[in-house]
Amino acid sequence: MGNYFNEEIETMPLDKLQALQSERLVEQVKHVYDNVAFYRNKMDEAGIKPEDIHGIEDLHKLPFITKDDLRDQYPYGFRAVPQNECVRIQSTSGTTGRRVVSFYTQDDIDIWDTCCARAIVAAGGTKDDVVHVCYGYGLFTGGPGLNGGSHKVGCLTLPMSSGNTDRQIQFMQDLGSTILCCTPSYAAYLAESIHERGAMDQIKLKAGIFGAEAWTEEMRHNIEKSLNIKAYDIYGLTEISGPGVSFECSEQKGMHINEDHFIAEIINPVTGEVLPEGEKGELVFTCITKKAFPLLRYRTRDICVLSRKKCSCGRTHVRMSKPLGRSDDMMVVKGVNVFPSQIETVLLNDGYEANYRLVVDRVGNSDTIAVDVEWLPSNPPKDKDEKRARESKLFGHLKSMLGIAVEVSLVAPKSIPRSEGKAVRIVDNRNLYEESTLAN
Ligand code: DLL
Repeated sequence: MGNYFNEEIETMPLDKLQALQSERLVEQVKHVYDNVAFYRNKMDEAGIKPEDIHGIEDLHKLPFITKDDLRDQYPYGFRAVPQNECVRIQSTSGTTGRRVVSFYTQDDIDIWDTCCARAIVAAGGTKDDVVHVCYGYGLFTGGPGLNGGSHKVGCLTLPMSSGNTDRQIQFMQDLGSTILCCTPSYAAYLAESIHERGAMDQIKLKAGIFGAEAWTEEMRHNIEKSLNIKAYDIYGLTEISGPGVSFECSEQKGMHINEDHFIAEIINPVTGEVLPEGEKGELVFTCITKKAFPLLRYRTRDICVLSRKKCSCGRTHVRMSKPLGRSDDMMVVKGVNVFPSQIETVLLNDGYEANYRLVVDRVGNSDTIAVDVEWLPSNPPKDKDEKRARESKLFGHLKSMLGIAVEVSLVAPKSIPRSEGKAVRIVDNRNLYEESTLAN
């Protein structure tokens, strides 16, 4: 109990919290209506005026914003304050389309830093900690967000950025890093590299704050064991600010959303209908305090569940599950929905690490799906027969999880390229977009 950054806010009774959200929402809707022509037009088309929004009970009346809207309005369409009030931009990687550029006033940065500070404190951080940030710095929000949070808590902050694993480990040893912030796939790689160097006895880490990509409970367990730390999940997205939209507490059972700044809803991704607490659907956020880039009812495409069950840490803010997949990450293979996280769960349950690569192809009209998985250096197959037997065991487990046949190949350790940021584990060669354009 008791590690809060803003105790009064983080443990606020629900009725007070909702009153605060309502007050902030009413003001925010006016701000957006007055300053974002695109959204004003959308509200006008839907026949909604700012005066119709009296509190959170009216939130459902507002139109959604999608990633396509942001791309269409690139770069300035959603900026809601004059340029000379903005002090920063951050941006998405743009790997799946045009970049999205998000703007921040100094107050917006303060809010974001505060959200990340809450995450660090929830992971046990104090000003005596050495926070080692190897999320990328630059346009990606990971580095700057955790850096700002760490400063707010008063920790000694190592702005390492990503890459150069040797230097990461050297600094970790020399400066006594106690909290590691990076993607879970890079944490697993760092753990592997530390063990290879026999350097574990010089590592003082006690906690890790890992996010920006999907990871499973099995992966958490493996990282905790190999680095001898507690591994906490952190979630966020560039459009809403960056990391720290939600974070795990000591219970490690879902991430508390910073509800004094963001209102969360779960909707049916097909119909847009708002779903009751506990149901699985697409996560939607409304920013109620940010001023430069204040998105209302932004569809994240992350599929989640929300819970208001009491948390023993004392925080009252709603918890979100790990994203169970992205509505656009889900692949349809042989007519079946496949989420990469399902494959990872099977691999880790069978004692492998998350070092795998999934390749989906199309031969004629038929899809093929194949996965390469590295065997552990400590447990290589004795001969071809044993390798085949292990592949066939994995094949059976994957088939019962997914309902389709996945070709499995065990490969040597380190034969799959490692990533320093978000891992790229899926290669879809089917060119579906081109095919469907041609078909029309
Ligand atoms: O990934 C921000 C971030 C940085 C979060 C560092 C946590 C730590 P984007 O690059 O805009 O922002 O990507 C956002 O990444 O919609 C999710 O699909 C995914 N994502 C983020 N955190 C998690 C997580 C950052 N903890 C997209 N678990 C989001 C699973 C996550 N997926």
